[in-house]
Amino acid sequence: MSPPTTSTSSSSIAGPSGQNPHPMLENNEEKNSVVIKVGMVGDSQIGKTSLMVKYVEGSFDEDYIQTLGEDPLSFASRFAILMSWTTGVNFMEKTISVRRTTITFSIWDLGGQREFVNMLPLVCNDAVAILFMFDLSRKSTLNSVKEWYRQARGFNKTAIPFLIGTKFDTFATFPRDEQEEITKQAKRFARAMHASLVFCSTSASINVQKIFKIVLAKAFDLKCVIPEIEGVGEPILIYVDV
Ligand SMILES: Nc1nc2c(ncn2[C@@H]2O[C@H](COP(=O)(O)OP(=O)(O)OP(=O)(O)O)[C@@H](O)[C@H]2O)c(=O)[nH]1
Ligand SMILES: [Mg+2]
Repeated sequence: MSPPTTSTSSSSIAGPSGQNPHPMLENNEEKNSVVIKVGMVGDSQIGKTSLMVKYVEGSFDEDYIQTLGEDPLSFASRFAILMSWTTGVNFMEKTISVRRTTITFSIWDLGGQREFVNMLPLVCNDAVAILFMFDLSRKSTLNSVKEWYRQARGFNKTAIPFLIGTKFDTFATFPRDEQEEITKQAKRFARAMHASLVFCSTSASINVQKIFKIVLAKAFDLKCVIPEIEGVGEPILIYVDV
């Protein structure tokens, strides 16, 4: 199958620059459809599940567990939450069309509590991209990325790495020097991991769609025209030449 060329719904991705470099992309020539598995790992309470639900369903609910009884969620969200309670693994899918190709993101999110770490292979194996996530408002969660990276790489050495800082809305209220320190450290980590770096906010809808557009562009080696953002205090987006 040739990679998707220009995008319709994902309008910031334009034109191929080569063949699919990732043999783990499942594709089906007859249907012209592709499945891209994306794993999400990182400490507890950093906003992994929120990001996944926001991307797939477009919603953000601060108290989604408490509000279960009020029927605000689809069956898929409820199923994801139940899976999470029992195994620590959430799974959701989102399908988009790029020209005549159907792309299904299969997103696997591992609960950050230590007891779930034995499920890490399920989330990492065959992933085309792994999002290593931390909470921009809790520096310790960035330090933990080292260990998440080491363990995840043990199961999957070829997945495209992303370093994702969450809760940019809270981070943006921090004093400038704190923002600067965390931004510098995140850039250092991203360079060491050869990872794209994205700061996002699920609650304020910042960079959520862009993460998955960049995943798609990198998976297919497509040119991506989303502008990079590098300044302290801004929602960082660094993904070219990483
Ligand atoms: N301010 C702010 N809070 C957020 C954001 N995203 C998530 N949260 C909050 O962070 C808390 C944890 O979110 P979850 O999505 O459950 O975090 P998680 O990483 O899946 O946590 P575990 O499943 O325990 O590993 C919740 O109270 C969310 O409402 C965000 O963008 N900004
Ligand atoms: Mg979760």
